This record gives sequence, structure tokens and C-alpha cells, in this order.
Amino acid sequence: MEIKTPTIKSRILYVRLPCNPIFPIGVVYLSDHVHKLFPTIEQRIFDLGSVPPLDYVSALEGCIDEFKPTLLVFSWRDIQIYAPVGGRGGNPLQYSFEIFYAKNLLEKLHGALGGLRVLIGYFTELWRNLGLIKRGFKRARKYNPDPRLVVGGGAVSVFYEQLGRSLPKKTIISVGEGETLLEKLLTGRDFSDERCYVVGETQPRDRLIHEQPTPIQKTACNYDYIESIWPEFNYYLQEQDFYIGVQTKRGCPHNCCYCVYTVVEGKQVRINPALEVVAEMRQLYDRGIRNFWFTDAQFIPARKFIDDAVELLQKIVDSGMTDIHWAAYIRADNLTPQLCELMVKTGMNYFEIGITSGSQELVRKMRMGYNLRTVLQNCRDLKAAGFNDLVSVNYSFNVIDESAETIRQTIAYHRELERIFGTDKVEPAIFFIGLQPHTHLEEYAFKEGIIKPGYDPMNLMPWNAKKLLWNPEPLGSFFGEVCLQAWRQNPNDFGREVMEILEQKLGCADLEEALSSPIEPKEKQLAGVP
Ligand code: B12
Ligand code: SF4
Repeated sequence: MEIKTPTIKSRILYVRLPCNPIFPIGVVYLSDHVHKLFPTIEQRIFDLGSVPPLDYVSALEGCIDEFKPTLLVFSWRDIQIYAPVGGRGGNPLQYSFEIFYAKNLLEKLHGALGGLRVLIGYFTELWRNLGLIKRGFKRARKYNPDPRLVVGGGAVSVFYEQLGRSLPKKTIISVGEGETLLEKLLTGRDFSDERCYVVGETQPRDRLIHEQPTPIQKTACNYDYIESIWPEFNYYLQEQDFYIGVQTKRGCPHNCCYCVYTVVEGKQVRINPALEVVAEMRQLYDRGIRNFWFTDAQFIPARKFIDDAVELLQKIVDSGMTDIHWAAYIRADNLTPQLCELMVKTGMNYFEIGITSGSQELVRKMRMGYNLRTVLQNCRDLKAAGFNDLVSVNYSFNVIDESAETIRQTIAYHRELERIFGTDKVEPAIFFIGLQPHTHLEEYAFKEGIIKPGYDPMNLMPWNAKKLLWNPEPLGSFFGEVCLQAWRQNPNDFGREVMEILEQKLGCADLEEALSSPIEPKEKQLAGVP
């Protein structure tokens, strides 16, 4: 990588905004990239994820007083709170369903009170984070008359249009990866062609998020350096059960109707060289880390990337790191027996498959590009290779054209996965889709008149949340009641209980039916949305 001289004298403070303790890989990569290009620039990482809530403001201000930054980089990871199981402040999905679907008044009241708590928590977090950005910016002005403020990260990438309304003038709001934006900023170059806009000066371009990110050559993160600019780094090394993030590629070529990853990261898959990934893991390994999460949108995005996955896993084997575990999002349609063996050999002990439905017909309508028959065959190969750990299968019911028949097919599919891996090893994670901006599902919702252009995706007041938490009628109330029954009967095994109740009510299809996908007239499919 070419070393450059910054034209602007900078002291960069990276602040990861409060978050459940997930390793702040975004700011780690950004500061590593900047250091490789501009070794003379002084940097500091400050992670509010490792600070107790009561100390957020004093700790942030203390850090600014000490470091006196000229450039503030705020990284905001997540905003959306719908989780299938207990999220922050309770189970938002359960509370919402109690409000929307409970017939029993007491249950409705429970939902209303819980929902109110979650709602207050949501807005408190939102305002608190906005407040932290503003306070940090103000504090930095004590030491430098004109500091720069840049805001980015997963949450900002999804809600970049809305967040502009609440951030100070001249804030640079960034979508997706931030490496080249920072590079341009530090050399005083025009950055208007990057995926960003400046509050009060420019408007986000139409379809900004759909623009392709500028490719960068990723090399192994230099953790000796990271340790030197991040005094609290050890926080993530102490607990043995943390899965530390390592990115092996960026981008996903698919088109799944509800997913925004493919636009945030772009459709072009960019592979990080296997040797560099292993060198990065080795540095963490030498610091005692044994659990890794490959943070890719998909670890094996398509068949043509199987060789890359094989190369990486083989290099992990060759490296001698034999006592590690790793997890990832896996498209299980892209496995081969060789890859399965390597996955087991390198310690994969958890993976998530987001098939969304066990009905091939619906999987096609949701534009997911999965062949469910292939997924089953590959799961058998994985089991034969010795995989004996947990699989989380993500189902989102009622996305489009769900019917009693397709529910029965999903049950049949799930039961087959249980036969392959063992009932206790397959965890059905029941999600309902949270409608996200810039997805095909959003376009579909416009077309169907469910939401109107200009709606606010961050407004989670109940009347809005009912539309954004995707569970439309005529089956919406049915699913609502099934979920409520499952929470009443077996809250600790919600997913399996939902499957059980659905099977009792509707029965189970023949597996062959689930795997075949009749072709339908085009206008009935989501694929018909322009
Ligand atoms: C991997 C992943 C997970 C893994 C994380 C495992 C781990 N140990 O790290 C798991 C499965 C655990 C997970 C869980 C959740 N996740 Co998640 N996850 C992701 C995913 C796919 C990748 C994140 C990642 O690490 N990428 C790699 C790093 C290097 O990228 P990065 O951190 O984004 O940083 C880059 C850029 O964002 C940018 N950047 C970052 N900060 C800044 C700052 C500035 C100023 C600039 C310029 C740029 C910049 O530059 C960085 C380097 O290129 C993203 C989707 C996606 N494709 O981005 C969702 C995503 C981050 N997750 C999301 C959510 C909501 C969650 C959950 C809260 C879901 C839930 N409801 O339960 C949970 C819980 C998280 C928690 N805090 O408790 C959302 C957040 C946005 C939102 N909707 O609010 C995302 C964006 C998905 C989505 N579209 O909804 N997740
Ligand atoms: S759901 Fe997964 S496979 Fe589909 S577009 Fe999103 S990241 Fe890619």
C-alpha cells in the first residue's frame, strides 16, 4: 500500500456508539486502513460498547479532553430493535404481537406496557446517540475551532436519509464502507463522488445507496497498532465466549427481496486474500482468541466463490490453528463435500441459513435464488463430514403469497432438516421481516399501497410499526395468534413451539411438494415489481 502524506493535519478519534458488546470491527478496519496510508496521523479508538451507560457522557468528554481530536469519526452499528427473541428491554416482537393480535385484554395490556417500555428504550437510545455525537462535536470545538464530524456504520447505512435531519450542519453522513471517504478527506480531495452527503450543504443523491463502493485491497489488520491506539482493547479478549469479527470478503450478488446488505455492501463480491485473512486471525489467536465470526454478508455468496472458501479454510488448517471455532452466515446451497469437510475440520460450530421459507415456490417469489433440494443435499454432506453442532434456520413467515399449503411445506422442510442434523441441533429462528428502506419489498409495499413514499422507517409508533413489522393480512392475525400461543406455552423454546403449533393446526406437506416450484403468471410474483 502506498504511503501518503496527509495535506490536512489530523488527530482522528473513532467513537463506536453504545452497542451490545460486539467487537467494533468497523472502526478497527478504518483506523488500520488510515494508518497504513498515513502512518504519521495520530489516531485513537474509543468504544462506548465497553462503557457503563451512566458514564457515556463523562467518558466521551474525558477522552476528547485528553486526545483533542480534529476529526471525529462516529460509528453507529444498529438502530432497529425487532428481534425474534429477547432484545434490549424485553422482547419487542412479543410486545408488538400482544398489542396487535391478543384477544385477551390482560395480554393486550401486558403488550402495551412492554411495548411502551421498548418504545421508550428505542427513542431514548436514538436521542442519546444523537446527543452523544452533538456533545462530542461541541467538546472537540473547545480545542480546535473547526473539527470535522463524520458519521457512518451499519445503522447509518440503512437510515442515512432520515439521520440527516437530526445531525449538526456540516456533518458528513456516510453509507457503506468508509475507507476511501476518509482517505479523500485526509488529503483534502473532493469527496462528493463517495457514497455520502454533507448535512446542510448537499442532499443525498437519488439511489445513493445503490452506487457501487470503491474497491480497496484489504490486507491483514495490524493488531499491534490497534492495541496501541485503543487502551480498552483487552475488554474483548477477557471473555472466552466472544466471537471476534474477521471479514473475508465484501458484497453479495443476490437480490433477496427484503435484504439491504446487497446494496450496503454492493453486488460485486470482493475477496480478501486468504493469506491476509489468516495472518489477521493469527494475530488474534496469539492474543488468546479462539472464536471468530466471519462478518461477511454471506461466507459463500455463490458457487463461483466456493474455491475461495476452500482456499481460506485450507490455509487455516495449514496455519496449525486447530483449536478454533468459527461461525458465519452460510448460503448452504453453495457447499461441496470437500468444503463441508474443511468447515468441520476448521471448527465451524454454528451457522445461520436464511432460507426464509421451506417452500421452493415462495423462495423463488422472494427472489432468493435458493434451490432447496440442493440445500438439503449439502446439509446431508455436512452431517456426513461430522458436523454435530448448532444450525440456526431463519424463517420469516408471511412475506409474500404465504398460504396454508406453503406453511405445510415449510414444516415438511424443517422436519427434514431435523432428521438430518437432529431435532435438538436445528434451531428454527422465527423472524418477521422488518421492512427496510431500499429493498424490493419496500417497492412492493409502495405498489400495494401499504406504505407511501416519504414514510419514516425510523418511526416505530404502533400504527407505523404495524406496517413495518411485515405480517400482512389475511394471514397476519393467524400468525399473531400462533406466536402468542407459543410464548404462553413455551417461551424458552419459541421457535420449535411455533413449528409444533403450526403443524397441529395445518399438518405437514409431502417433502416433494415443498421442493417443487410451479411456475406462476409473472404479475403475481414479487419479481414483477419494477
Ligand atoms: C455480521 C453481522 C452480525 C453478526 C455479528 C457477529 C460479530 N461477532 O461481529 C451477528 C449475527 C451477531 C449480528 C447480530 C445483530 N445484528 Co447484524 N449484521 C452483521 C452484518 C452482516 C455485517 C456487520 C459487519 O461486521 N461488517 C464488517 C465490518 C468491517 O463492517 P462495518 O462494521 O459495517 O464497518 C464498515 C462500514 O460500516 C463503515 N463504517 C463503520 N463505521 C463508520 C463510521 C464512519 C464515520 C464512516 C465514514 C464509515 C464507517 O466502514 C467500515 C469498514 O468498511 C451487517 C450487515 C452488513 N452487511 O453490513 C448486519 C447489521 C450490522 N446488523 C444489524 C442488526 C440490526 C443486528 C441485530 C441488532 C439484529 C437483531 N434484531 O437482533 C443483532 C444484534 C447486534 C447487537 N449489537 O447486539 C443491522 C444494523 C442496522 C439496523 N437495521 O439497525 C445490519 C446493518 C443489518 C441490517 N441491514 O439490518 N449481526
Ligand atoms: S439475504 Fe443473504 S443472500 Fe440474500 S441478498 Fe441478503 S445477504 Fe445476500
